Amino acid sequence: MRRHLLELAAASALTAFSIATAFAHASLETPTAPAGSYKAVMRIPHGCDGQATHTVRIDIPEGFVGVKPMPKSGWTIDIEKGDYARSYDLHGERVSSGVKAVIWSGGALPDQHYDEFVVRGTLAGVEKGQKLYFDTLQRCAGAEVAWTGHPADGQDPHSLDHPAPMVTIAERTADGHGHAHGAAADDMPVVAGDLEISAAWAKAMLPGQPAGGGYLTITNTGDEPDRLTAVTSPAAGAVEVHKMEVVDDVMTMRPVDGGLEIPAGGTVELKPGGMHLMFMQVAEPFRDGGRVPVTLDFEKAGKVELTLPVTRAGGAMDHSSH
Ligand SMILES: [Cu+2]
Repeated sequence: MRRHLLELAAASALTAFSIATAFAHASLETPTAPAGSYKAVMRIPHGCDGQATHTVRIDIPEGFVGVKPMPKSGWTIDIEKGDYARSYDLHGERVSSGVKAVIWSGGALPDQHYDEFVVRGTLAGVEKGQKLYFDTLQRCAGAEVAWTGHPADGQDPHSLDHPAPMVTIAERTADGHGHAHGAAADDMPVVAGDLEISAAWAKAMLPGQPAGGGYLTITNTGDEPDRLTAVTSPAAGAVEVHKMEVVDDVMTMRPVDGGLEIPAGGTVELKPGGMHLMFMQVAEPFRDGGRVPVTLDFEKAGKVELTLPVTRAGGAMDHSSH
């Protein structure tokens, strides 16, 4: 276990470092993503030369389609629509036009504060390694900052004064056709202290379905029990651990009280038909091939972050009644 602990410490130090260095620029919270559903969280770290930002404009790059902005209290949203350079297959339909720019205005983001501006859409017709630039403009009372620098071939984007925020297309790991466990295998198991987490996936949801199920296996290789006390995800308003119970001959599900214990030397499986993660208040139903980031909070092992590939596989559970 000592080796795993060291690896984990090295990995988190690296993460902290890259967040710190990326922070001075406008940037996307998720800088690499596979084709499919993508939530672009634009991070605006400061104002223009000390002034408060009142307008943020994000130009939507070609290949990011079906885009919708997330409303933001205190800000007015305008969208500009137009034709794409080509047409895309979006949930079985051909689309050739859509949102090309989103403008938040009328707000007040002081220079010393940080804020996020969010749009959702689908990365379509993109290839692994491709970079999509989200040209972003910040306007203040008497100045503006244009994050629109695109590096030339071979140029280091860090050498630009105002690089455009960008996402690099990653390989799609979930093939979504009955290989839920295999799909997760590339970054599994996730090791945190004495815990190993594997076979993690989320079930694709139907349109309009408000809650979805997630599954994973947690093995405790230590000689003390641990406890999963909280689960959060940016993709859901709330996440609970549910267990199945028969009440008056009817199978029901209810939250596990007081956290989920992972016994010393034991394995706890969350799987269809049994215990599961319940994602509630899901803004955008999980789509086959997508990815759901989650943070698991353990009493001893601490916070563990992982990504659940979304597939249609498995699952007799029906969550539509939630
Ligand atoms: Cu449930």
